[in-house]
Amino acid sequence: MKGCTSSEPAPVLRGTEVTTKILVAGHLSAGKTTLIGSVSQIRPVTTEETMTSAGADVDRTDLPGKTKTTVAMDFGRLHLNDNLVLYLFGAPGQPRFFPILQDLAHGALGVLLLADTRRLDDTYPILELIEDLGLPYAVAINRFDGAPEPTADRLREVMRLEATTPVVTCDARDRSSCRDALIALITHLLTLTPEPSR
Ligand SMILES: Nc1nc2c(ncn2[C@@H]2O[C@H](COP(=O)(O)OP(=O)(O)OP(=O)(O)O)[C@@H](O)[C@H]2O)c(=O)[nH]1
Ligand SMILES: [Mg+2]
Repeated sequence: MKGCTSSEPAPVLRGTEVTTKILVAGHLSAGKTTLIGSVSQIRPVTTEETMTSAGADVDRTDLPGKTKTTVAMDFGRLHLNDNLVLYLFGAPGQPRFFPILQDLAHGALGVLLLADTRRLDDTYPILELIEDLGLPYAVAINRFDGAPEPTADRLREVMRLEATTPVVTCDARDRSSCRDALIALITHLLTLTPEPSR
């Protein structure tokens, strides 16, 4: 995969195998590491560290059962079909790691923005960052037990998304639904990519 900046996305070539970099972003504990682990066809690379009291001043400590967090990135690979291989880069979710998200965004064709409807407020700063980077994205709502289940249209309204921005639901633990979310993103990206000239 050739490197390029986020303002200069890698081209999608039809009819030949291409590899493409996709960023998986979202707030702390949205399920990014879980999603990449679910869909990756290689053993994913993770950089999770135990959350300790040393980070209490900067990290959220009110998430029951949350003991580990990604401190650099996740990485996985998914052969989506005969022609398209996705390199999935998971960004850390905490604001103090936003510069890492910005670095990981270089060369990405698009972003799967994972969110939990109980914590949409935590999603907005990341959404803003992605929009500032000029990257196209799809929103994937990771279903958590007991979380509100607004319609896609309602979410578009609340999150002030473009009418064309895909909004899908998934369960980060379920390979098939995560694959479908990535397909929704890729389908969206293809609508934005001009046909190569002949
Ligand atoms: N119920 C439920 N739990 C989930 C789901 N996805 C993830 N989890 C759990 O939520 C917790 C957080 O998931 P992670 O994948 O570590 O979240 P993350 O976005 O990578 O978190 P950070 O890297 O810390 O930002 C884990 O304990 C997962 O098992 C889901 O779809 N449903
Ligand atoms: Mg993680």
